[in-house]
Amino acid sequence: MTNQTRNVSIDETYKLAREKYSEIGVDTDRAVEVLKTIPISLHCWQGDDVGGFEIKEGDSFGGGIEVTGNYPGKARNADELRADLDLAYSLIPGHHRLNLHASYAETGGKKVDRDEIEPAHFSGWIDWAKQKGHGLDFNPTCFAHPLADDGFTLSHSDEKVRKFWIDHCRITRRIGAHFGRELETPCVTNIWIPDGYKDIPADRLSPRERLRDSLDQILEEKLDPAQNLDAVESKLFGIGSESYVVGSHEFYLGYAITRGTLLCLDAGHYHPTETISEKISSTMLYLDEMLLHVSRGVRWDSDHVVVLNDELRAIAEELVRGDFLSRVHIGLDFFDASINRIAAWVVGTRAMIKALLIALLEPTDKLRDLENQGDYTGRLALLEEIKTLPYGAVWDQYCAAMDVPAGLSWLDEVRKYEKNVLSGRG
Ligand code: RNT
Ligand code: ZN
Repeated sequence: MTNQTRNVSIDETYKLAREKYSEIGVDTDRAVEVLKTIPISLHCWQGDDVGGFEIKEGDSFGGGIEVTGNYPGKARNADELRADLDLAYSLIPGHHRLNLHASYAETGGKKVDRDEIEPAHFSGWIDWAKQKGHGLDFNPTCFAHPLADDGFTLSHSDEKVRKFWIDHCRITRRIGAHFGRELETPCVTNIWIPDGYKDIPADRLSPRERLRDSLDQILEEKLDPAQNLDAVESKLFGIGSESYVVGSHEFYLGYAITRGTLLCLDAGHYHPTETISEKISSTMLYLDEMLLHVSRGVRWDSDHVVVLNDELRAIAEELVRGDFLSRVHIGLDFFDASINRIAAWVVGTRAMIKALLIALLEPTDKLRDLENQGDYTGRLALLEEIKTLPYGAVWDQYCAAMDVPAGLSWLDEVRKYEKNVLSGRG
């Protein structure tokens, strides 16, 4: 089929879908207009298995996160990573952001430790982001470093080690504010630390007191929220911290509420039957803004590529139903090294956007009316009915309008790039 006939059929299918949705009082054009305005922050670390580009001695990885797979062609430097990202963005409808880790500094072949990084080490990223129109988000890297090898950073009992990580996080916030200033969009700087014990601790309190003190020191310097927003991310367990994690959900929920930071909810950081979709409406009652790390745990915090499953749809529904889109920053957090890494970004990000579209196409007022009338039979019946409405036609139309492939042809682009570029990376 030629491009033109393909577009005609997308158009026509869309018109039918629009009619179908209007029968239940949903305006598809409006849904798409809203969708266009929602940025997703793509995580740089899917592109190189959370490796980063620091010059370092030894091979500290650590941090209790685990990347599995050895698919060929991963980015070996920042230029390659940016080129890979360019391809991913070109296959994803809308305007999106990039979430960087401090370990992706470009230090020109010199070893620069984490407490010495400067905005200048990120000028390659800033120039690229400016040119491509991406906002930047940021993270201190409190893992994969000799001073994190024993499993403690901001809650360390050794004051010298703790100070090192405090300094790193302080610098990171300043670099975040620099991104925000340069790109004229606030940078969300998110702190996640791996700290915890493999086995049953005798003192759960002291590390938490130290973590609270470290965070207070880090946040002491007031930064303009138009440039930098601080977020804190909890976790349930990690490899090597199965029995106790200092930065638990309760710890950071209390911290975020009392200090006015954002709370980051990572979809893989709770008990397997607990969902972050269920937490959004409660936490948003007490927080101004929030960060999401949309991920997919399979049996554990495995960070599988996000797909369009029930939880992803539920997350998007909560954001739309609660009118939270302007207060919630959507970031992705997964890493799969067993498949083409660019395809991983594209699949995961397109799934997130599809979930948002489906949520925007929901007849929420109708569902609420039924609920308020106590008609739970009608609510259930309508919820089931809308599951098969033709959102695929609206999605295709959105992709075509944003000038990205509507169907699976995006994969042809990735395969071409794999053959021409990735295969040469050895
Ligand atoms: C780890 C956290 C954290 C990391 C990134 C790389 O469990 O989810 O967000 O995945 O900082
Ligand atoms: Zn995360």
